[in-house]
Amino acid sequence: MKNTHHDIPPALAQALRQARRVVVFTGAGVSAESGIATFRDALTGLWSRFDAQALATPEAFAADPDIVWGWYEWRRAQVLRAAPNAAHRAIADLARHVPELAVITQNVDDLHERAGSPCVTHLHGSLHAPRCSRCASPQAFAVDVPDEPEAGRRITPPACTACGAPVRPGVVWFGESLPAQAWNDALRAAQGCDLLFSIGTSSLVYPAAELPRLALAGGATVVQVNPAATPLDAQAHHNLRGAAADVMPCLLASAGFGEDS
Ligand code: BV8
Ligand code: ZN
Repeated sequence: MKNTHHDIPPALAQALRQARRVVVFTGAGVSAESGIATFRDALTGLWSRFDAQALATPEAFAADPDIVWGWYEWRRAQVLRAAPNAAHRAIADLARHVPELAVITQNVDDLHERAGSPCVTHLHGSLHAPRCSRCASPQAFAVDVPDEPEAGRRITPPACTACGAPVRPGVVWFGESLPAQAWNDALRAAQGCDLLFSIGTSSLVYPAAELPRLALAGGATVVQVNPAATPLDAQAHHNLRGAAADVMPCLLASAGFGEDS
């Protein structure tokens, strides 16, 4: 496993050692090395004729539930076959070394939980919590692990066991409000932390993209981990240019929080 060494600025290693309240804020990039396509390139293969932003909307589901449900079942199959990567494991490890750690994710996969993070705040819901599109009652999947639907296959969503309406994915679509509890918890964590890591997100989607700026306003040190530049670059105190699965283990090691400690 290549483990590109990353030079972690000593000031950052020191800040991590001294931090009391840490926030780890993640996007699709943290799951990239688990083989999960990031959101903006989630439409590989046959999906490429669709725009993710257009598919992840209530309007798309109302217009063509089979194509939307098929897309989410394809993504769920990917997640169920994926394993957490070194970034998820380092983030889970971090909880053992800092007094308070809040893991806040925009992702709808459960890889943080499967890596051992005890408490994860999902701002945009979860692939694993289908609910009725009309009465919102929680529903079960017809099949636990969908056979790998080839990208682009239409799948008719199951009918709600209570009212018969189509079951929808348990995610937050564009134009939909974030779960109030999750958003309030995230606001409180961001405004009260001393150190926030923004990992693997293009920082384009609101209100989630506000969180690093709120942490800055609260006097926190903000660190970005991303192989590419994002709108957050200008405000972040540190921009660690690299893949999360490489950078995060180096980060913990730099603070003396390595695997064996
Ligand atoms: C709301 C769940 C209103 C579904 C998602 C104009 C201006 C400002 C805002 C708006 C606007 N028009 C509309 C809005 C609001 C809109 C919005 O922000 N639009 C954007 C596009 C402009 N927001 C909303 O609609 C939100 N709701 O505002 O409600 C409201 C208010 C009150 C009352 C009623 C209503 C809801 C937004 C949630 C949408 N759902 N996901 C699903 O997953 O299908 S968002 C979707 O994009 C993703 O799930 C993710 O959460 C989000 C951001 O994507 P990223 O996670 O950042 O992934 P991306 O692919 O973009 O980037 C990956 C990054 O990883 C890249 O930077 C890459 O360089 C990096 N990377 C790659 N490999 C690695 C890596 N990093 C590290 N390591 C690697 N190896
Ligand atoms: Zn129902």
